[in-house]
Amino acid sequence: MKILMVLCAVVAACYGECENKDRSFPSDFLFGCATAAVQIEGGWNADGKGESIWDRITHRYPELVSGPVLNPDVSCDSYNNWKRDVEMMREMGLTAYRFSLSWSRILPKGFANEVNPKGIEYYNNLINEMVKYNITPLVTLYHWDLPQPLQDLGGLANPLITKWFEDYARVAFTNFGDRVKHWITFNEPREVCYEGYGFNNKAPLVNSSAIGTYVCAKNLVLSHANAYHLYDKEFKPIQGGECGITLSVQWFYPMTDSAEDAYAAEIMRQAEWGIYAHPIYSKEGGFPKEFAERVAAKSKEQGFGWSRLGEYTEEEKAWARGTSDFFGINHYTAFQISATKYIEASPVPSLTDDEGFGHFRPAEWPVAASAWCVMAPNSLYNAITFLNNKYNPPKFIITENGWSIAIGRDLIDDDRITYHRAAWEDVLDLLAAGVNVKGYMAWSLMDNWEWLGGVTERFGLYAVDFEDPARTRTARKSAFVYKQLIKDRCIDYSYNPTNLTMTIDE
Ligand code: GBH
Repeated sequence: MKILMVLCAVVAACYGECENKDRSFPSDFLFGCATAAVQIEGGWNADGKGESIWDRITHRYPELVSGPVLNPDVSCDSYNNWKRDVEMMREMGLTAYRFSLSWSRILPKGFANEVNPKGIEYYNNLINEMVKYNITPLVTLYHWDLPQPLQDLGGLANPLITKWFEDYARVAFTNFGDRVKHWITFNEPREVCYEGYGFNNKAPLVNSSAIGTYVCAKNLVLSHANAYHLYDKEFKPIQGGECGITLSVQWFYPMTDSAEDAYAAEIMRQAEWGIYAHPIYSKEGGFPKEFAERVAAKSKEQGFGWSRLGEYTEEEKAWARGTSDFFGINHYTAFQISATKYIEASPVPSLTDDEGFGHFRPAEWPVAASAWCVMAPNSLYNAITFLNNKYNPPKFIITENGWSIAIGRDLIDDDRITYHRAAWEDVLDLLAAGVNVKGYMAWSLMDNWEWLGGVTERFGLYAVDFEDPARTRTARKSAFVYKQLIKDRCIDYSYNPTNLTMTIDE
């Protein structure tokens, strides 16, 4: 034992031992990191790329973004640094990596009649490099960067988006599907529809909460369903992969054990992610019942001749039902929900008024650099257990989970390590309970351009120097801790690296 400890002190690649080896991840579990095109690629107009809604809003309204980096023109410059990105994956020993395709890099005007060969080449290079090192690609088709010409026609508020998206999906499946076996149609419908169409903190800044959110919700789900059916019918039989969707699932605890608080928490779940999950994963399909009744009643009171939520026809219900081979879940945080307390005034009509309940976070829950990102006890376990009981999907993939630190912090990110280790404990608890969780993607591989937060909120296991034209990446302590987890497949609390020199273990 003593010899081992001495050896460990001199050999960087030597790790401690997990106290409880029974608590370990299965050998086929996918350990990865996640990123998104806008947030890392840069090259916003390189080699024929078209304009996306994020290029448009940041160039037009730079004042909306927190400084010092006001737009994603360069981001981490992964358009040029993709080899280094794969090298980082190899350093940590990742077995998977989730990234997104830029629709306007592939189809500069959004439509499939004009394909940009340089865009195809970029993703081919990246995918080939990953495959060379046995890193499984998980590819998101849409992580928030709609081509601007499609937005000019209404974007996700135009029902024709279902066709436009299907055409785009076909181009992606055709070009990359021989090597990509895990497709995610949309990242976080709630953020697309509420934050982008119902509010003004994501492109395209439509800010129509009471109507836009819901119009987008159904169009998005039907677009997803079109891409799923296309894959299922024409590509899956040949390529043999799977296609699903990723929802943002924050957890909502009832504040007390009263029936009113239980109802309030359930309404929040339905409003925040049930309107996307229910049509896809439930047996009956369509919008979740209690929330649909609530919006219908309020709409009537408010003088609308129809429910602002809208509804699915029987045909649409059947088309959307069962269209996901896995449940992709992005999870960061939780709230306590109260039927009577902490209720904030909301405009009438609005999504928040339709929800109508109070939310709260106890002071003892630690807060990240992003004010919304709060660490709540066992929230990942609770969220997935609930979804598993309610929808019983074939499998879960955790497609994002992470913690931000402030700009200027150094490489020692112990708070992030604490957060991730707690999440991994939750995953082990889920596995022990027999829940089929297949993978975990940490957000994020590296610091990146955090939407309107610019580069002020740093989620990276690797730090990125945004002042350096080369956008140099440096492993943080958390990258070493992730590497230990992947190597040993169990959590080792005694592992506390001090030498942060990262190398590739062959
Ligand atoms: C993920 O969304 C995104 O998929 C990813 O692109 C992003 O980088 C990552 O989070 C980290 O932020 O109204 O200002 O309080 C996570 C979902 C993000 C939803 C923050 C709520 C609140 C922003 N959440 N958002 S704010």
